[in-house]
Amino acid sequence: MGRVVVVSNRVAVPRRGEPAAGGLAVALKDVLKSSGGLWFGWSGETRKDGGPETRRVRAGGIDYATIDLNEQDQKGFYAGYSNGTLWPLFHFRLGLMEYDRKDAEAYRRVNREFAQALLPLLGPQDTVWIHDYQLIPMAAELRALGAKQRIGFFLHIPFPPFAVVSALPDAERLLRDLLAYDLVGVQTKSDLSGLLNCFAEGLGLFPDAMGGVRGEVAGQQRRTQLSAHPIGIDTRGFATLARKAAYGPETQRLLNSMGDRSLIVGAERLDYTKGLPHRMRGFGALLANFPEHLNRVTYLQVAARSRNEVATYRDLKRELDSLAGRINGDYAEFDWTPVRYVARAVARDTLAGFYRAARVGLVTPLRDGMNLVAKEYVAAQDPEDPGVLILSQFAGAAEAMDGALLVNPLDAEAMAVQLDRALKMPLGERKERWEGMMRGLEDQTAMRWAENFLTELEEMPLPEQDMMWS
Ligand code: ADQ
Repeated sequence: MGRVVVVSNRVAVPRRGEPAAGGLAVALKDVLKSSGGLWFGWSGETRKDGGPETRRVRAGGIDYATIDLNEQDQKGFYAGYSNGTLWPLFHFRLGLMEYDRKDAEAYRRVNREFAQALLPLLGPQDTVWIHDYQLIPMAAELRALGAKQRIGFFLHIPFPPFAVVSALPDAERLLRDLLAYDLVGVQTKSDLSGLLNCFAEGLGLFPDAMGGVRGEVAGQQRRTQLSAHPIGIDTRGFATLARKAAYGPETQRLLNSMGDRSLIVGAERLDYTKGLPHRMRGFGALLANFPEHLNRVTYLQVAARSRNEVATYRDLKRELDSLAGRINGDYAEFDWTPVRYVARAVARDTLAGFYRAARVGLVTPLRDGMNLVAKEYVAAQDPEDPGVLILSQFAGAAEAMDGALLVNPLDAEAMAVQLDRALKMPLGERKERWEGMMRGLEDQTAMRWAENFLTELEEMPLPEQDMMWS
């Protein structure tokens, strides 16, 4: 048996200070630890000139290999094509999508560089698992260099239908790149139908009886399996973290400062897909339409700064600053601040304690591949007195979390109604809803997600075997 080799844009090498706020790092470390695997990706550093050098370290039973990226390419690849083009496109935000052919070329060059640096590190039996939208063409680049290993891809963000994806000038090429994988995994059934629709409408490829498509890559016929693998969290581990954190100094300070008021909590990266301004407006509508909650409820929003090099993200920060200020200006009392807005990352255990202290978890993205905050909030609850999850119907998590109160985040008044309902919900109903969701989370953990994906990938026939069967 070979190793599992995980490839992602950023690699959370342990010595690099704070853990990233993204959900990916958290989900993958356990898997790599148990398989003695390798994690490959960008170091987070740029170089001025010359070719990339691969740096390797071993820590906590995991090998890490990273490369620096050329300064110019990194900008075009990361801030440009990945976060300025693909991120808004895949989140259905065509109005925010920018396109520059130079960035598209940098994206491809970086993917080629990744493939060139990884190839010499691979053994013939290794299974390669590539993650997310920054690295879609990487398998095609590896195949062009002759890689025969099984290669899987998982997209953490939504997969929209072709009517949306076709706005991208390179849509067809990007879809063809996916055919270089043995397995392409997406989060939900709805993403899978987006993907199938893209293959059908964009490339004229239709799934076979097993749900895979066939196409030509590097002069060879290949079959690509397509499936949905909803990501989970370390449910037990997070529940334990929250139980302990509830007695920690931060949660105690928070609770003391609340008096007998109820807490609503929101936590995410400061990203326009997360619907933060809409959420603030929803909370504002609660105070306007249900005055019985005035001075009885506080909304704590913890928003970790993210992608500050992209202008849209800086604009979002300004918009939120002003919205929080306006709601507080309109409704605050000398002894009550309705919105507590903390624009930075907080430690994982502190966040877990805050979730547990909150009567309502308010998770209202405009689009989200899955959304781990929704799952963490549920896992963090006290089984004897659980809080209520309010969840956007546009989060992947909504597909399986039917104990949540679902909302359309664009409708502030509807959000206010659900907030009022959550704040008044009797214990019996809260428990019933929570227990159902918790059972689902215990079943669909991050570990199981990774195992299921890798099992499916490792069952794929290697190209030579596949040729014999076709
Ligand atoms: P993200 O867009 O980063 O992930 P999410 O799934 O919610 O979104 O994960 C965020 C993680 O960061 C959670 O573990 C959360 O606890 C943590 N976090 C949030 N706010 C924080 C703060 N202020 N301080 C510290 N930590 C914070 C992408 C996709 C998602 C998909 C994941 C995993 O966009 O849809 O669920 O990948 O596949």
